[in-house]
Amino acid sequence: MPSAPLATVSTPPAEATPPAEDTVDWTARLISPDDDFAGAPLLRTEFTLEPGHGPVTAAVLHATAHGVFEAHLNGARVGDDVLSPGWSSYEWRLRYRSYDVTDLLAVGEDPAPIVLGLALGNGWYRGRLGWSGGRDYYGDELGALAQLEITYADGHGQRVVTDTDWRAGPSAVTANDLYDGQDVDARLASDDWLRPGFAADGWVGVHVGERDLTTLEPYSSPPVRRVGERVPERIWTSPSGRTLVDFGQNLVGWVRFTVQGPAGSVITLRHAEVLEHEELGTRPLRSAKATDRLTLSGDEDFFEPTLTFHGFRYLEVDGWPGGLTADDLTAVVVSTDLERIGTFECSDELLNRLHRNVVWGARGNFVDVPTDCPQRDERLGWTGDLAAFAPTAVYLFDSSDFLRDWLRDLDAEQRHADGMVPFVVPDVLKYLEHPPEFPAPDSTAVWSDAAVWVTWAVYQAYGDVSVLSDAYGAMAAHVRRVASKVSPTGLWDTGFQFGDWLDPTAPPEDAARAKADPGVVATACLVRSADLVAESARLLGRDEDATFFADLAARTRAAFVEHYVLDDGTLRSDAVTVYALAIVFGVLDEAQTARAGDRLAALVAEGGHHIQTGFAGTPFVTDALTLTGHLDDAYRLLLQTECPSWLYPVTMDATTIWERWDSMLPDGTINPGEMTSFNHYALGAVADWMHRTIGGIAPAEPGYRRVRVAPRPGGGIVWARSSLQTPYGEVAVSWTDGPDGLTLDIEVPDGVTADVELPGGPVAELSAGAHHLEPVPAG
Ligand code: RAM
Repeated sequence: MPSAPLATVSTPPAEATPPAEDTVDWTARLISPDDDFAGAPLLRTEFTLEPGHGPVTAAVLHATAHGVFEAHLNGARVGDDVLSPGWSSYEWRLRYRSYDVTDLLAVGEDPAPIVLGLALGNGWYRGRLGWSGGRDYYGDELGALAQLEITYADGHGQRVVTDTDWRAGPSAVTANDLYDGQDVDARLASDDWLRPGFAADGWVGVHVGERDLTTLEPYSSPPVRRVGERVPERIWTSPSGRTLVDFGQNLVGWVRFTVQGPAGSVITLRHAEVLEHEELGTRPLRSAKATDRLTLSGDEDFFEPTLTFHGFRYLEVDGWPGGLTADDLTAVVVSTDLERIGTFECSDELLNRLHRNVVWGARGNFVDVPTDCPQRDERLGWTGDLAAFAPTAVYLFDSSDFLRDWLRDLDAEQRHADGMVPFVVPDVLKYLEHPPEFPAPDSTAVWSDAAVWVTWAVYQAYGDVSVLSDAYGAMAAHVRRVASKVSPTGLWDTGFQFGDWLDPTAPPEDAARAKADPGVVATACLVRSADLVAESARLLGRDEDATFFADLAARTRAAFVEHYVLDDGTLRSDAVTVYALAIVFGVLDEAQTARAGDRLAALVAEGGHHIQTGFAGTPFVTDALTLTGHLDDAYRLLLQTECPSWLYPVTMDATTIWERWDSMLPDGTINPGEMTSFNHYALGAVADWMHRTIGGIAPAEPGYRRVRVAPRPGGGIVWARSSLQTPYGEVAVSWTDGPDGLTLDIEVPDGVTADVELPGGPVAELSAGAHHLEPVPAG
């Protein structure tokens, strides 16, 4: 394809990702209660099984909501998911859950009525979203849509659907919001609504709400579930006299308990990630109240606030009847229920803690949407954070379905925004009043590159080329749009950029003020994205596109070299991040790369092996050092414990990855910036390097059909163990480094070939089986 001048490349609309196939024949209608009932209405109907057809042999409940729902059938809770149907780009995609409820209808040919009930909450649909205090962005009415399909022994089918015959009434929940928390008045609690013949006093009718049924899609990702529990490690009284609880781990979920106390008295739970001045440190939550309340009934009350979630390690408890003990409370960990597939461990305990913090960061921020943070008035699907973290996520968890689902939202948003990948997906920011100090949304490097980089990470990890074909429209449209934005020089030095966001020298109030020139960062990112789209086009047999994007990459490289490589071989802005990106993204030729590597190593050493990168550079700096022969500097950077560094938070008792290198300052006070989360996964992206370089497991081919086993010991680490459940079976690598060199054990699953590369040693090709290599002289 002839190459068009860069500045005039047009942006054809992205091709649509095919929606997940909806096989339900919907006759149900979305129904909304005639009264809002404090944002937590109950909806119910009664039906009887049709006699004369034998027992029920199959029953499936399909359900979704505007808001979040919990379904009940025949007196039992349906499913163990919470916060369904999660958050998607509701304007174009509303996902429904399908439950096998056959067991719940195993009642014989019983003519007694059966209750189908749905409890609703505000969730993402109608609750607060974003930092401006706004809510109701998708609609101001809650609603539910359910269709129960029953099949009998003789093949007869019966259908129970949400329609205008349903009734709606109040629950014991008197307030609920994801950011602010949940209030329950136990005096109002009763299960009677789930029983047939319920009087339904004070209940009202329902009306049909608005929902285009062609926007329904089945859930393809695992749902959010309770995935763990923690008990209090410590309960004490703060200097101001408050009762505080430490769960020992910054986690995401809620606190559950059973209690008995005077009727009408109120227990208040406030949540926070950190303590400051020995009290609950709530300032980082900004306007999120993160407060749950239970008004006691006088009898034994059970409390579990499933219509909210909090990011917290500490809890302040007010109003507990009698003395609070560790046996009284359980913290419930809530997350998209992803299977853990990758492990890592080594002889350095601080690194192991760092790695555990990364895992907790993924757990806590994968609550249906991959978010920046789980605690403050934000919790948004920031694209750049995932662009940085996706290679780590796909190793730790089987995140294919989860990320592909999110990519569908990205695709939908982008198609309605002229090819622009927004800052966040789902893009709720488009509804917020545009603050003058906030940039007008447009394509931005790293953030918008998520269309390409996240897709590529999923493809590399799982090897399924359909992720490329599904996301190709979004990938290509993004890069075409950027190509239309570059300046006549061919550099992407136009428009707003987050750049090397949160560079450690950026002042607390200006996270974008980085040492790295934003144009250099963005142009390097364009090279990478154009290369990856060219490669994807090639794999998909789209030859013209492959040529177009390869040409674009070549032109952008040339422009980068012409304008950003200075005569003395340094790069414009001479910052760690620009070298890291230019090296890892293959922007420079061999000689330039070697010089850039030396300059990078010199800068890293000059910086005392303290970290000097933000969101853009951090995922790549250790690779850039490794690739250019400066492994020792990569280890010294990784093992630094002084601020700023990866391990500084570990020395400050962090149990998750922080948003800022110094979210907590060395004196124990919270960073004064108004954006200071203690659970942000982006800077944890170094775990990807740890898996490949310390652990020694990397894909040599997408999906690990060939696995590259190339541990590069250093930093005084004397052993490491890692394993990965690949699509073909488990790969396991462990090594010990002794005086004679490396002893290596490798397990290779059937159908997989391992390319073993050792420092200074020969490259071996191993087939399936358990292999013991000893000792290979260390380089
Ligand atoms: C912050 C978010 C996120 C980052 C953006 C640019 O508000 O927390 O981490 O991607 O800024």
